[in-house]
Amino acid sequence: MYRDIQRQDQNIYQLLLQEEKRQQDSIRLIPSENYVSKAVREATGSCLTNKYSEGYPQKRYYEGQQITDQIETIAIERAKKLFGADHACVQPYSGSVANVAVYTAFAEPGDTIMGLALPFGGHLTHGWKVSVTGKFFNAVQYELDPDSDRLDYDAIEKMAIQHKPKVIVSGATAYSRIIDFERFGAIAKKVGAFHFCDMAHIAGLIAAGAHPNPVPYADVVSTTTHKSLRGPRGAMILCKEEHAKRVNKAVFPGMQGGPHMHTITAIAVALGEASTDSFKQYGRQVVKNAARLAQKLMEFGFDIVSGGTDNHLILMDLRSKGMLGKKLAKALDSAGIVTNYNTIPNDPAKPFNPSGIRIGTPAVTTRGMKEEQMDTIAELFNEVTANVEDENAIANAAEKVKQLCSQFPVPDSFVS
Ligand code: DSN
Repeated sequence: MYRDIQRQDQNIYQLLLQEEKRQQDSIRLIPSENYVSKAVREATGSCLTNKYSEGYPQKRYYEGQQITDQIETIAIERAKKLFGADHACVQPYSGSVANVAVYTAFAEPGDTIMGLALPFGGHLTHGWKVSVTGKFFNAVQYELDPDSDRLDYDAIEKMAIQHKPKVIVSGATAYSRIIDFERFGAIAKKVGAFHFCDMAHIAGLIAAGAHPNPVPYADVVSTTTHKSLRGPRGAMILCKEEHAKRVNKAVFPGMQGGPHMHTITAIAVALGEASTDSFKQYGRQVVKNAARLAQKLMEFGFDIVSGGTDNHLILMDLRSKGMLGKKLAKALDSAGIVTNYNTIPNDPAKPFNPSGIRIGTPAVTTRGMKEEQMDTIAELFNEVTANVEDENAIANAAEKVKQLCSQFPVPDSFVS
């Protein structure tokens, strides 16, 4: 692979090689990242990048759609089947764009929307004030229960009754517990709101049957396609049939022009993969690995927000280690363990240098790592944390990281 780039553009070629190597030689624990298959990468780089297809299958504004219509229809049908949805729109360019499209489909500017506040694990597009979703809508934000660091459904219901939002958002980017989508659906119904679930982080777990599916309980569901779902960078919106037209219209022409057909092709391929038994095994192993990693980290004295995890993600509170997230994340990165620093609930520190670190197990699970390797990762984590200022200790940990990675090669790397 990359032969033509090598001939044509040495700068980019060298950087691609370095990035392939970085991904091979590091333990990638950012919970929203993964490794896609060669088939997904081939589809992403296919001739479909050359095609414009404004509109939807059988209703386009450009000719030459003999193939694109078939590909997009396959992606739609696979998405519907995998998640049990009436309708799927596979055109959103990204999760953020999908989410904004959902609000514009179900609310008017100035209407009240209600989602989990970003410092408590919500996404920017769940109504946080610096996002367009917090500026164009009247966003009210729920938080986690201060004692359990879990969603407090009674408090959410109370807030919904008080504010009567048009849209209630369930879903998160830094929440490690099972989300009760049925309860969210009931709350939305009670106050006459639409229930919008953003399942981006856990879509792969849902496809694998390792987390409850929001589709039966939500009017509309968005997801990115590249996190635990292990597809290309893109997004989809699923909804009940009665909302199909408004969702499609909100995406095109509401938010976007021409869909990225190469991405849609790769989404179709990824959804095919996600319906296999081996994907189900991967999804279940992601959860088992996260549980084991959390347990081992707690044995090393790390504080885990909410005391553990039910999904792919672990949020660590570093205050008991007397350290802020950025410092540890940078030391870990030097050792080849890639994480992201993150706010914790009621974080006393600033968001750019918060008290937490967020980790997850999708990428290491894709490499074939299991519980035994989670123990090793926890040990390495602990080693780096105890020696953040010690370059020799970090170099020593980096060697062990490389050794571990070499035993679990990236399944479909383009470079060996
Ligand atoms: N940036 C993503 C994440 O890392 O969770 C959310 O979109």
